[in-house]
Amino acid sequence: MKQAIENIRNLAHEALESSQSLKEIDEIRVRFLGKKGELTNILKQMGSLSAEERPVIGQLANEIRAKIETEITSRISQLKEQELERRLREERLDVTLPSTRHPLGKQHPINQVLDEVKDIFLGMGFSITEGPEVETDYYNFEALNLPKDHPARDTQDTFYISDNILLRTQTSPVQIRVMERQKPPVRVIVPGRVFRSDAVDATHSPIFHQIEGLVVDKGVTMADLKGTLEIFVKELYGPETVVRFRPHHFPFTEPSAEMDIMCFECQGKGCSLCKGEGWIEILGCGMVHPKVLQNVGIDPDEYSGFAFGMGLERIVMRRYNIKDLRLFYENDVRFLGQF
Ligand code: 2NL
Repeated sequence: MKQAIENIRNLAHEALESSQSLKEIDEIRVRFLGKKGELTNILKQMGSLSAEERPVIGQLANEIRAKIETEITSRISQLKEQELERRLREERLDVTLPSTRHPLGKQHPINQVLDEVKDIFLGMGFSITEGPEVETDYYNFEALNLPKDHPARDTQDTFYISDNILLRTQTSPVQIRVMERQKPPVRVIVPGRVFRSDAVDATHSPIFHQIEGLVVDKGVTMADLKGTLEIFVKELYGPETVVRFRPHHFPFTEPSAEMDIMCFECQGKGCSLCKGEGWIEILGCGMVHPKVLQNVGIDPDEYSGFAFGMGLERIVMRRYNIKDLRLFYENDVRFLGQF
């Protein structure tokens, strides 16, 4: 019996030596140490032994069991180590190889400037609102003091969808909607796409972007308008920026003005950027026309307001001296990558 136990140990040893997988090792464990395994079978025959032999054989069997178990454990870790080494060898990466480059995209210059403008007005307590691009005649024209026969309503410029439905020509209809649903104080800017039936050339596009602003409260004056817009351009173009206001006319404001900044290229002397003017036009503005306030149910004797509007493309073009508007819409990365 002693011989049989020693035999099992040798067989188990050889089997483990030549085993190549965890599955194989498990089979070996079951074959030798399992409930119906060879060692267990031998121990079942212990009853036939003498009282002196029994503890000796019992101890030997336990030792052999422990040895086989140890050998199983070490063979498992050996196999695992071999497997790890194989993977390290076969899956080796050369981390010094230069990688494929994935150049980062950039925000469109129109959106970069839009974000700057938004930040400046948010800092002055304005909120930002957007609204529909398809509008009714009433919101785009009538409510803004542009009656049906007004020359500024020239059908040549407006995309009509039907008699009464059109693509907005400015973002002002959104401010009308804001005033209809919110009583003063109102302090909003409204960025968005606007549409004019223009032929495409270096300075015209049928789709472009505007930002308009509106403030309505008790006691709002032209001084508030000038102060707010002067702070705005000084934040956008730098603290040394010089501004001037020229009288102008818009149907929805009275009085109306256009704001220029002194040319940052030539300091007012006149150059190619400002076309010899010395000044660059930035935006249109004015005190909200009393009729417009009346149209949204705000009493012009109690409240007053100012409004302004600017074209985003033109601001970006002046800032970077871009000569052709079409570049903004062609999405040529050689152009877009420069900003
Ligand atoms: C320009 C001039 C302007 C407004 C827009 C406005 C809106 C309401 C009431 C009164 Cl609801 N005015 N907007 C006022 C003055 C000028 O835009 O040259 N835009 C590109």
